[in-house]
Amino acid sequence: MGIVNVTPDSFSDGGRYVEPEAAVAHGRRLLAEGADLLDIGGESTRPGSTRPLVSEELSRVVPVISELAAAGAVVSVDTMRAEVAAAAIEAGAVVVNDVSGGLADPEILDVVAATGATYVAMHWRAHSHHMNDFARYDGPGGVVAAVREELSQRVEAMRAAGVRDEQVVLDPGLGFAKIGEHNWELLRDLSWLRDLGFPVLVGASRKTFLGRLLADPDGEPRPVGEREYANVAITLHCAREQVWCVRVHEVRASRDALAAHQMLTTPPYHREDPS
Ligand code: PMM
Repeated sequence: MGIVNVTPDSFSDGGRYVEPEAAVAHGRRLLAEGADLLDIGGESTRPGSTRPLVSEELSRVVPVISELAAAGAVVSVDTMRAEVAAAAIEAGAVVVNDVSGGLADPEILDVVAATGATYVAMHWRAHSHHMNDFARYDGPGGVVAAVREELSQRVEAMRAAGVRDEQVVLDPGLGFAKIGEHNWELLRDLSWLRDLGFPVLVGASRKTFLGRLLADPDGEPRPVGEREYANVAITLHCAREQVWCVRVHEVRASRDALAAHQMLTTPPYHREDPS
């Protein structure tokens, strides 16, 4: 899944693709690099960010979705709002990627149920301006047990709204109300999430915990644009952990790594004999 942030303030690429033409061109570039899916978002979720008006979010994403869907892309809309999800589906999106898992605007589940769209439900506790206050996981089993339980509750809410299990994808929500060690703990062994029985999506690309991992000797985090090698290691780990989708800013690097990984892990039954 290649990321197209049509926002002035996303933490890694804010402002670069805020004009629809620039966003569409970026989406085309990601498709050419091998993206199976484009995730188009009009609201930044970086820590501390304030929310756009619904009208602003709509005017950012709808034209870009229309054009990329018309060009044949499989389009996901990154939104927490029912109204935006409905308009995006109308414009050609087939996936709703909701970082709040239906908590920010419960009516989004009705839109998903009525349209049959694929629904990515991420683990989330609070809006970005204060999510860091919620990065506490003191119960038995720590962060893994809490995230599993809270995602299970979201699945129950989806079912109650009429969303079918076949529509659902679950995401651990790296960096959302989580500090670095929480992210690593969630990622290390993803069987806790796989075992819930849904496809899994992971978004680690360019996140703060990678910047901290790669900090210089003075403790200065590695800049956002220089975290890609570590992200590719996570993509490969995700492949081994049977993750369905990785959400990335730079498609080519993960694509190349997965091509090599596939050669190393797929038995050569169907290969031509080179002799
Ligand atoms: N992370 C961001 C935005 N949307 N969606 C899903 N499903 N999972 C994520 O981890 C996720 C997301 C924040 O990253 P960005 O600002 O670089 O897009």
